[in-house]
Amino acid sequence: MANGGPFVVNCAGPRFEVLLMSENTLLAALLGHQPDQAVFLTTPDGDVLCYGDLRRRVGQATGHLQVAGVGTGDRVLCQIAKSPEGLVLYLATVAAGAAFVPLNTGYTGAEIDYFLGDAAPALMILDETTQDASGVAEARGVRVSSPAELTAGGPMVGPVPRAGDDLAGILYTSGTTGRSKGAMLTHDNLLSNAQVLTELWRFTDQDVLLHALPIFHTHGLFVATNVPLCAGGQMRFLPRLDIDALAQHLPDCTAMMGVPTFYTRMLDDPRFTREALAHMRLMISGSAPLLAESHAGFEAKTGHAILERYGMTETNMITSNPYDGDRRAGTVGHPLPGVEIRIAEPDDSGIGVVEVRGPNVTPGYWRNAEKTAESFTQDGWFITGDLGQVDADGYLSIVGRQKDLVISGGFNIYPKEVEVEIDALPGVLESAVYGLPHPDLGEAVAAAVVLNAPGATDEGEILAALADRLARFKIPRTIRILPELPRNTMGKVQKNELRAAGSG
Ligand code: MLC
Ligand code: AMP
Repeated sequence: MANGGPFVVNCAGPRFEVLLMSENTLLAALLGHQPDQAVFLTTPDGDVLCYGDLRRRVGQATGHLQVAGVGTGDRVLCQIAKSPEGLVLYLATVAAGAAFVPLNTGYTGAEIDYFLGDAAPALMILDETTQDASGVAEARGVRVSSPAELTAGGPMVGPVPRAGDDLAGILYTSGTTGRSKGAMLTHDNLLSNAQVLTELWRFTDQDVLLHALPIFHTHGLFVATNVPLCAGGQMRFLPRLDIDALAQHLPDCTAMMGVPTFYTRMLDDPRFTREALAHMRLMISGSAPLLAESHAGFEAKTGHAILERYGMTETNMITSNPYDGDRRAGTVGHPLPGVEIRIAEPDDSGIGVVEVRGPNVTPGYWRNAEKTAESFTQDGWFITGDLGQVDADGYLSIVGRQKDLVISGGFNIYPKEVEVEIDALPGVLESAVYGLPHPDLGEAVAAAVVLNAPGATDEGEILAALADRLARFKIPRTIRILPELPRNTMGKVQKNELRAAGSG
């Protein structure tokens, strides 16, 4: 698509259409729009796709996936650069009855090896940018294919019938104990969330969403594609957040979804004026806290009150500020229709851990009954690990996190995962990883390291060793060598002290 000429409108085959409409309700909701009604997906180089084209491509890719050995209930790992083909492969995997497992393109071979072992996929999709992982996949006996092979022309195959509680995807999310867990997401999890958000945010077939997020996370893969697809709208894919491309393409769009870094960068750029954004219907932020001052600054500059919402890989979206009515800075709004939240064991200020229940919530972690059990209360509520407070008008504010987590530019980094890698290095006695405030990314990863002996290793050696083990976004931007870590009387490392010293 990105390299070819414009697509000719071409209705999908009747067999695919019939099955699509009846037995795979997620795909029916996302793709069941008039084949030639409206263009829905465009690429930066101007190629155009309509829903009929997309259905045809999904049907063809479904056939290729089946030939490659993907069957009902299988997993398909996918580590590829962002492109419309990535979206076709997600939808085709769902059509083949399998679970789509997207991976951050920054993951190293060591990280990929873990996902291969855990997910035991029938197929791994790699492109020329991620070819390095093919050796790891082959060593595990996993077949590898490419987007080019899987999205080539060919006969269309209709979607496999699936029930609402069947898996559509597994998204890996790091954990407090270091190892990533695969959050299972069912057809109903995705469909219920997409339908609710489409209505709440008033998406229609007239909308064009500017899509500059990666498509390996909930935000970019599910919210920012399922919602416009559900509405029969359009998306404009940018490969990444490039502020010049944003300025160029926003005039064609009606809505945007981004992490707070998108908005702080736009705030700093003189091109995003009130006039330049006057045509926009909706600007949405999520995945990390949007500072109240960024919200206020953006509104003062552009006239747009950013609509902030709150979610999680395991739960899809949980709350949203209202479409009509007061979008309150520093809050994440109200629970979505059909979704319930409660604050567990609130303190005197009403602050406690946010728990959530609803059709959006994961049934649990892939092949990890222990973590699943730990993440739910006895009475079935999912424990987010976020600290929240609900005001008199029912607006939720996320005021902190109980979980030890750094969110950098919307990417989550669990310190434990980085600490385990640093602690394993020669010359290192122990380490503590924490987040420091960062003007662009919200938080940046920092590490305090205690050596076995003075000079046993240094910052450069540590960084070099981590480069092979961890994706770039997890690698500390600052490392401080300390004689010892600050601990309380219980022996627990005081990360607050490290943060205070680091930012002071
Ligand atoms: C890139 N880098 C990062 C980084 N992104 N480092 C820390 N944190 C990040 N988020 C590193 C790169 O590896 C590179 O390192 C250098 O920074 C510059 O890379 P870049 O590609 O030029 O960065 P940039 O394009 O500026 O990307 C920043 C960003 C991007 C914020 C636009 O990270 C982004 O799109 N984030 C969105 C994440 C997201 O979708 N989260 C949703 C999770 S779902 P070097 O050393 O090679 O130069 C979720 C649930 C919910 O949370 O509620 O939505
Ligand atoms: P992830 O595990 O990548 O899905 O990230 C989910 C986490 O991102 C949540 O548990 C929150 O800590 C954080 N998060 C998402 N949206 C918001 C928001 N609007 N404000 C504050 N934190 C958020």
